Amino acid sequence: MFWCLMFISLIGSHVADEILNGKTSQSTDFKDNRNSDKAVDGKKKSPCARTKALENSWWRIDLEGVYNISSVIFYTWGQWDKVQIYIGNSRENNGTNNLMVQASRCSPKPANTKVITCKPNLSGRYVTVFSREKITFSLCEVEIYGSKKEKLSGITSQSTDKQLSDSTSYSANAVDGDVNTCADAMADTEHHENPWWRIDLEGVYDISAIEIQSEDDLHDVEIYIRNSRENNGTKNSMCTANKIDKEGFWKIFDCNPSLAGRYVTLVSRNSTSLTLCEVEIYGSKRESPFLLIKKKKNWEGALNYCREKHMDLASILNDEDQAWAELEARDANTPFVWLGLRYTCTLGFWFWIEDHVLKFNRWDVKNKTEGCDTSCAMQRTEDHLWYTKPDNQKFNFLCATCT
Ligand SMILES: [Ca+2]
Repeated sequence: MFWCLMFISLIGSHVADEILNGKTSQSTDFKDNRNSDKAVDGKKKSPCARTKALENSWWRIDLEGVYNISSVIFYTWGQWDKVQIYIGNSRENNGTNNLMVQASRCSPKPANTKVITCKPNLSGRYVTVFSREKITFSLCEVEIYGSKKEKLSGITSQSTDKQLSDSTSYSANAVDGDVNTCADAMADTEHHENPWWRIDLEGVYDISAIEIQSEDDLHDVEIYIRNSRENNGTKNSMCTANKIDKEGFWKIFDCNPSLAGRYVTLVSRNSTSLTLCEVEIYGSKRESPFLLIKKKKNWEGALNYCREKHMDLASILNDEDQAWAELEARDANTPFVWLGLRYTCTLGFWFWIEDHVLKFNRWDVKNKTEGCDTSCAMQRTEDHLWYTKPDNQKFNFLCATCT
């Protein structure tokens, strides 16, 4: 229990948000010296950024990265009650396809106030101030506070590497930071499958945004996110990409709702090749519920160790648990690792010792037997399938920790 409490206090400590900078633009300039930069020049008084009083007027900042935005302070004047604020990763429709900051998240309530503080609790690359109506409003200064979202890395693969005259279009070209090198995936001719590209993030992440630079228009590309490698990842949940930004070269996808997983797979449905010059994925890592113990113990010894030092032997109840268990098992120094799944020959069924019913499973059917004094162990390598093993064999094991 001591360890659990210490862990909670560690994640409770908060990194201070920084003030964010970026490139500004606006629909029109009221006058030359009322351009969009006046809202980020560090001065909270006139001259201010101001558009002409036209319908659909907007001011926007491109933060040039994806940020969790905790607060935005507007130093302003004008008809602020007619203004909406949008945050997200799309520039489409001048940013108004992004999520709108609810009025209840801003205070004081819009009136003739000069300083308005919003706590949007949204993430994105663009912050847009927008008015549908013909009104006058000025932004003397806009201060945005947030923290940058982590750009994720991982191990890439693709259906078949296309052979070019002078090089090979490896899958890793899509994550090398160079927009001039591209990954070209060809359809797998043997299986006649659609061309695909995949990244293994080597952890389970909540994915907030995917940005793609490609020469293709990507309208037939599907994005799958989750924890399974089956069917090249297409057994996973599909990201309902609600935006493909037509403006500029980067195509920005937001999954709505956002998805979590270890694998991100892009599949082209109607083309024979898929060209990806850069793929940037943003998200935050989930905590592993398991810990590999590199001691060799029989099943009961492993159980006692976990119960004494941590919580219990690991229970795998869904594909996310399986993904974490696979990541831990890779470092084992025995060919199998014990799990908390045991066979009771008195009652004749399998049960998780943390008192869960066995539903999700990854049994190797050829190696599933049922007998007294047997338990379940996961392969260290290959497909990390589950085998029945006699309790007296000695393996490393996975403990459930306090998350
Ligand atoms: Ca590249």
